Amino acid sequence: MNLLVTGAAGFIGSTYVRGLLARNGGPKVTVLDKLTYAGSRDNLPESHPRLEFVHGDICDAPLVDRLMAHADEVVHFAAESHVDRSINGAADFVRTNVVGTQTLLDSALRHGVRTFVHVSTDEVYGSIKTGSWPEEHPLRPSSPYSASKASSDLLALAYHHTHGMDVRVTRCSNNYGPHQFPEKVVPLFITNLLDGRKVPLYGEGLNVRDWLHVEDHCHGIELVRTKGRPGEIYNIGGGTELTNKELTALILEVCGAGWDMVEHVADRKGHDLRYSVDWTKARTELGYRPLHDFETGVATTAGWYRSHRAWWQPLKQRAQLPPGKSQEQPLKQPVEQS
Ligand code: NAD
Ligand code: TDX
Repeated sequence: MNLLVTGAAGFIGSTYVRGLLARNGGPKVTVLDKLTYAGSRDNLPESHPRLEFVHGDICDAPLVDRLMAHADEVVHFAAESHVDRSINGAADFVRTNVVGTQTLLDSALRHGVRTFVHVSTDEVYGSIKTGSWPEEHPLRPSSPYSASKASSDLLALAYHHTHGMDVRVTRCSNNYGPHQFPEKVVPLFITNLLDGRKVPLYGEGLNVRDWLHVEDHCHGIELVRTKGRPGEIYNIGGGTELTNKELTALILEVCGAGWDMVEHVADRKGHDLRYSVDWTKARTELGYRPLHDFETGVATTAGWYRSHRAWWQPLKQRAQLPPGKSQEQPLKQPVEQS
């Protein structure tokens, strides 16, 4: 079986592929990744008898077509994934997340690909004050990132509805774990503290996220690919909802730091208050449940960053340079606490 996996030099895709390669008798995997700032070839084995790495863009239709001709199934992770970057500029988000997904879907349709798993996000639903979204809840994305993900999510479902393609969509909550690019809150806070720097907490820190260990997410995706049904959406949750203040307290504790290391910075524009997916369907239909305990998961994640400075330090230095600047500049401006 040949599996085409897009975006697997990134955080979640690389965890998924490393898991497949560790399994005896797993599929042959072709990875297509553009190696943007977020992708790192080091996230995957340098060589493996069941791995082919192709450096390229999902918007490159001739390249996608050549690879799709040999693919039985597709798992599509590739995306621009950081909300703050989408606020600074949405063009790459529309190009990769919308046009790239359409390019893959068209090619998969032409080549009669058996199953196409599209990795979406809980952010497509928008923000919810109380309760949790079931899969049939209407989409109300609010950031340029989530709007581009909602577009690709709906396109994927449209290829099922219109062409009868076996498309399956996953919508998961906030992932954390090793190999996450140090711009997302968990690795950013851990690596700042490891460097003796303060952590920038947005606004009052009262926004709520549901935390999901990346290995649990990858297990959920594999269940959807192998046991899910065509045209279905599956929410994948982590079961640990925390305010950003609660999350910060835990990270401070595992890193041995105090609240003096927290800097209150201006809030994110249009900051969604809370995400919460109802993952009853994945539990009852596929037997999905998250296995990682959050406190232990954060402690082992901090341990991974402590022992992998050579992985994250160059990425972080590069990410903090505004285009065309050679000096490191602070990304967030501190504000007076109200
Ligand atoms: P990431 O930013 O770590 O990795 C994205 C990967 O896609 C990188 O390797 C990058 O090089 C590649 N890529 C970007 N543009 C490309 C293009 N045009 N062509 C080919 N490759 C390209 O992202 P992640 O956190 O691993 O997220 C993976 C997927 O999961 C995304 O679709 C994201 O929207 C979704 N998701 C992420 C989270 C989360 O908490 N991180 C939660 C829900 C859903
Ligand atoms: O410096 C920070 N300070 C801060 O308080 C950063 C980077 C974030 N935050 C807050 C904003 C959010 O409420 O922490 C929370 C989490 O922020 P991110 O790590 O940027 O994640 P989020 O915006 O919730 O989106 C993530 O989950 C859904 C992923 O980046 C998306 O790819 C995924 O779809």
